[in-house]
Amino acid sequence: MSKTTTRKKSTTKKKTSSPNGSGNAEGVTDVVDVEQAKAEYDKRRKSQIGAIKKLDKDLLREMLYQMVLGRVFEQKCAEVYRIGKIGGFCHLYIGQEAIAVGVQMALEERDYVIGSYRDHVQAMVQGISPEAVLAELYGRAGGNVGGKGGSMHMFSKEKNFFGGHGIVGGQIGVATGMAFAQKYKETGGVTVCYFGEAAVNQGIFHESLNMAELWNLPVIYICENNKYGMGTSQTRAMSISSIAKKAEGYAMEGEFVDGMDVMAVRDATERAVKRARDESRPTLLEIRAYRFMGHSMSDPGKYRTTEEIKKYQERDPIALFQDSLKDAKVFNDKDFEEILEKAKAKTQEAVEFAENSPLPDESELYTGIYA
Ligand SMILES: Cc1ncc(C[n+]2csc(CCOP(=O)(O)OP(=O)(O)O)c2C)c(N)n1
Ligand SMILES: [Mg+2]
Repeated sequence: MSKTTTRKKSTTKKKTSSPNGSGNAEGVTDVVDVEQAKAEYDKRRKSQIGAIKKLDKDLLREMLYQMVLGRVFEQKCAEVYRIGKIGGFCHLYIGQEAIAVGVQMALEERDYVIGSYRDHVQAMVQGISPEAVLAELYGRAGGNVGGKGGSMHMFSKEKNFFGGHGIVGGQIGVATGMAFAQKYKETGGVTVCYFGEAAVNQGIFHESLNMAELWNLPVIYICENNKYGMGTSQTRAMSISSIAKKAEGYAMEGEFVDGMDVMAVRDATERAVKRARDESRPTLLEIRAYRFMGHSMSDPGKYRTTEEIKKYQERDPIALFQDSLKDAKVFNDKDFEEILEKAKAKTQEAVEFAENSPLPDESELYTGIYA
């Protein structure tokens, strides 16, 4: 046990360049306002285009494809939900695609991912097929958990995707245990844990960060700050709005990231992965985004205005990435069209698969039960 319970002094120098004291990348402040986010993005755009030019074209194509597939797939989810094909809860990720793609495309196969109920796109980026995800949403036997989990409980041991959790913040404690196991077994893997900003007010967030830093665990806590917890604005529920700054309370590295910029998300994740893999140290990333749809499919959305939504949609992560790819002369409109068509065809295959997949057998009522 001593190898995990002995406090190891870090040799990493804390970055203190940002105004809020968190370890943000140079020139990135704790952006709240859309206009400020735009201005900061414009400032780093030139160097970003240079970075894009140096990246492998296949990787860039895959990043864009995964983002577009996530969007097209979930637009289809909304459509089939409205005609009663999907029952129960259904939380869409539209607007947040740059996070799953930027984060998970910086990981290796041995790494673990766990998250909340807003999990369809994260599951697909992790390698669970769109067919298996949609069949799960339909409650069919071909779903990735046999149709017994539904929208909120995507899971695949084979793909190292450990859910899909419905209890706000519940996965943060589980992730901390997963990272403990990786360290204990010396697998060299890291755990990525997603949660929303409303989960940060739960005790489990604070208990987990404390233990992860104390025990030097290879975990990356990713707060997807989309500004709302159901219909409650973060400004009405949190006394300190900078979540990245809360890392300081546990002597942990924290960084604020622009969640509409997939390249920035990938860069920040790479820094956190390196810290976790090489130094066995945790990180808290606050990735600011915005959800373009309601909290779930049953949200009447009366707590925010259309103007507000439109303002954030001006920074649509897919459009921003496409603009940069075009300016870097890596892809053109024809490439974008091909990627869109491929995503639409894949989504259609998923619909056909889900429609034709049978309901789970009655005997499945008695499997997978732990008591
Ligand atoms: C412990 C707990 N309390 C309350 C709920 C009800 N609930 C479901 S989602 C949600 C809001 C969570 O918001 P956030 O963490 O910001 O994630 P987002 O939905 O924005 O992705 C709440 C309060 C719950 N599922 N679990
Ligand atoms: Mg939220």
